[in-house]
Amino acid sequence: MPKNGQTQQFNKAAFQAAVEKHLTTTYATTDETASTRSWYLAMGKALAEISTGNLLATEKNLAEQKARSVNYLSLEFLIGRLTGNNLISMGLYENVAEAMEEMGQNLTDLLEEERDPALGNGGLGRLAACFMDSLAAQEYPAVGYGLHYEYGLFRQSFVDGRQVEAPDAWRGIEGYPWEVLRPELSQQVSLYGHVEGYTDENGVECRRWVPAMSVEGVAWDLPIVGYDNKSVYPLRLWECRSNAPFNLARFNDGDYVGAQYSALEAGNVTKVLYPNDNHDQGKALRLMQQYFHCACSVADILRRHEAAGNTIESLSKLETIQLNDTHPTIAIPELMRILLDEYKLGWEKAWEISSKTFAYTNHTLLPEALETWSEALIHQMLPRHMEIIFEINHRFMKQVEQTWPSNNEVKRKLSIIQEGPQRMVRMANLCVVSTYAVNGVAALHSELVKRDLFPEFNEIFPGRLTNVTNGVTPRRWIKYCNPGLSALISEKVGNDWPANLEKIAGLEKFADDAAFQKRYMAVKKENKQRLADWVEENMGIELDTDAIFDIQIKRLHEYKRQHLNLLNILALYHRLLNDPTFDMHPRVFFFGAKAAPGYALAKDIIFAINKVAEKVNNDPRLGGKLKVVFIPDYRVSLAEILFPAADVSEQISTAGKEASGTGNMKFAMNGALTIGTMDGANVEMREEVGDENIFIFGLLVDEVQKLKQEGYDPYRYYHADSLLRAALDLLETDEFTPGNPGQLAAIRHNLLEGGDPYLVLADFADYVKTQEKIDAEYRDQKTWARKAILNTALMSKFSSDRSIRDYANNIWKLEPVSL
Ligand code: HBZ
Repeated sequence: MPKNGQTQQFNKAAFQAAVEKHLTTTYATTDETASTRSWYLAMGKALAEISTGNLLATEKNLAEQKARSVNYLSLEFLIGRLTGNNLISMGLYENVAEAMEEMGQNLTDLLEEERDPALGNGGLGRLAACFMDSLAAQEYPAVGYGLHYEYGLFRQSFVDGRQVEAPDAWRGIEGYPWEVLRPELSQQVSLYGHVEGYTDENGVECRRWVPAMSVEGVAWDLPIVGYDNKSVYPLRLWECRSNAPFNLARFNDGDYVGAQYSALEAGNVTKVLYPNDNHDQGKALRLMQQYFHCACSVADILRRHEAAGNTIESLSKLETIQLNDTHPTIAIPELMRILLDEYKLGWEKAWEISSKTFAYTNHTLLPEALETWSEALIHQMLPRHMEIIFEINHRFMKQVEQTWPSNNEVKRKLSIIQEGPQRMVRMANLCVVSTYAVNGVAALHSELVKRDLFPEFNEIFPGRLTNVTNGVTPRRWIKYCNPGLSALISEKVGNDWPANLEKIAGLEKFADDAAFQKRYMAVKKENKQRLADWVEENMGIELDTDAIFDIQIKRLHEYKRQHLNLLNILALYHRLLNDPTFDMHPRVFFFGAKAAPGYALAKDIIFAINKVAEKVNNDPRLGGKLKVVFIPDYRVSLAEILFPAADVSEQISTAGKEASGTGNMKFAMNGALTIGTMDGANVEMREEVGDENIFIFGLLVDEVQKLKQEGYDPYRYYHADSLLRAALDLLETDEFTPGNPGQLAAIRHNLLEGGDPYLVLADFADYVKTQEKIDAEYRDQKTWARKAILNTALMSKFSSDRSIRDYANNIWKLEPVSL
């Protein structure tokens, strides 16, 4: 039971009265007629009243104390359902369960009514959510700034094995009970127009933006409740509304309908989350989203700063702004514009403040994911910002000239402006030049950022490029999603581990304790049963929980290599049918993944896995040894069932491509053993658990680079390995698509004729061998249990509390402030 939380303030009768009041006055129903959904909504509203009070108290306290804060700017916050998690953080889970039971309602059923706010694509958005949780848990003053998308990430279903997308209206018609509108925080955001010069009253030449239109930004706050403390921080999401009729020129010209029409368009800015991960699409509406987000957020940061009685000169002392990837980069020229054109600070002073305020996190090395925007587009939408970007670049180029005199090659490489048929602005370069710290998200990734992506930047700005290894919140990813394991951990190491994950190392000494092993594996079995029940109920597939549960859940992307996993499945299928000496422990291969709607090969891989699943799940010749389950509409609430149920965690990206991964950490904490490459945070997980307790395979980063340099030939592997050949050739037959041969051939074609850009074939043999080793080791349940326990025990480094302390101590220089 949390000691400092809000338990002591809980008044059951008052809470029940609040629920009753919301049932009748907010949702217009009665306790006799209300649906489960209305009960959930009314309960959510009653809880939100408590957290909103604490949100305002936290805000007031931080302003009075003039506390230094971090502003976490992200286009995505994949928070997942809030009700269960907030109940745990508030220390009210049992109290509210009891209060609702007395009202005839079962809390577990009520919690199932909540839809996931899917305001993110994958790892980057989920990281932002874990970071907000850890900031609040440790009371590091923070505001999260994001967008209030009307539609979150699309909902996925399968029709004849193919992905179909549907809109995700996450708030439902009733609205989301936890969000609270902050009408006093609205902002006006300007767009388009031109820049003019003028001479001010002191005779100084100045520049100013004369915008052509504006839209309104409305703030919605979601409460991020601190675990075991009273602090509540806002996740402030901006919704774009049109200022109707905002197009004054057209309105005055009598084009009333036209003006209204454009007003409708402005309402589109925050309509929908772009569904791409690790791919830059370069659409104008996306740039507008980014600027809208940044303009509202920067204005709100300045408002808070000044409302607390601080001067603009002290901005970087009291506020720091963390950019979650380059998506909010336009905040940099926006702050510069305000400091130059509105505060009239002069370039040197403005630059000093701005460049001491911003820091940037890089999440990818993939070239197709590095954002660039055409100069023409920025010039049209944000003309003054484009001028400022040119000026930043001009001054930076002078610095480059001093460091590398007359070296045009280096200039071309480092310039914020990429020359070519159309000039492009490189957002990552703008970030590195304009911030005081740049971090990668795992040790290996950060080394590659320095060595391969930005070597010259590392020279010209020594010390600026650093590492903060990612982490995940143990509150959601152990305590909430795995109550069985949590109880076992608390029994052995005490119950303060969710706030102090170092404590979990106390489990290490029980790794060889036979009685503990039994109980630990019994919990795993229960969790596997929970997943099996879900699969049976929702997909009609029956599963055996004695089988190895092998799970790969993450976005569908070639570099993550779901198709390597598929090839191994095909190889197992081939061997079960053709090699009488072959035996394997029964295994269920689970997948969960959404493909970006425009990513054809990713969608082909989903289709192929579904078709293979259909066949193997119903083929009596396999004796039930091989099952394949593709969970539709993978999302946070399903992740909460999947992670605790895994025996094997698939982390099999091409070395050097997965910046960190965070699912890898959630699996290991919950006692799954990793099969993985030496990529991202897998490397550091191996350091923590030891080589015996993780299954590492495949080429290393340097071997990948060398093989590519020498000229990689996928056919060499195809011809040399008969099992690989059998697996690949199955894709050309109609084995899985009866009567329609060739429906799965695109994958084979990509791997052979397409050059296999992610070296799937090169890693195949070692992957198969390592999977065989897992098969053999699983049969020795004692040794397996020992390894699983050690994985849980040795994961404390990967708490996002540690990540946030690293940011606070090494980058932000933040101190906790308790309420
Ligand atoms: O960020 C992921 C990395 O791939 C993963 O390795 C890392 O663990 C995680 C957190 O650091 N990156 C993403 O999830 N990226 C995106 O989702 C994305 C979204 C929109 C874009 C580009 C990338 O335009």
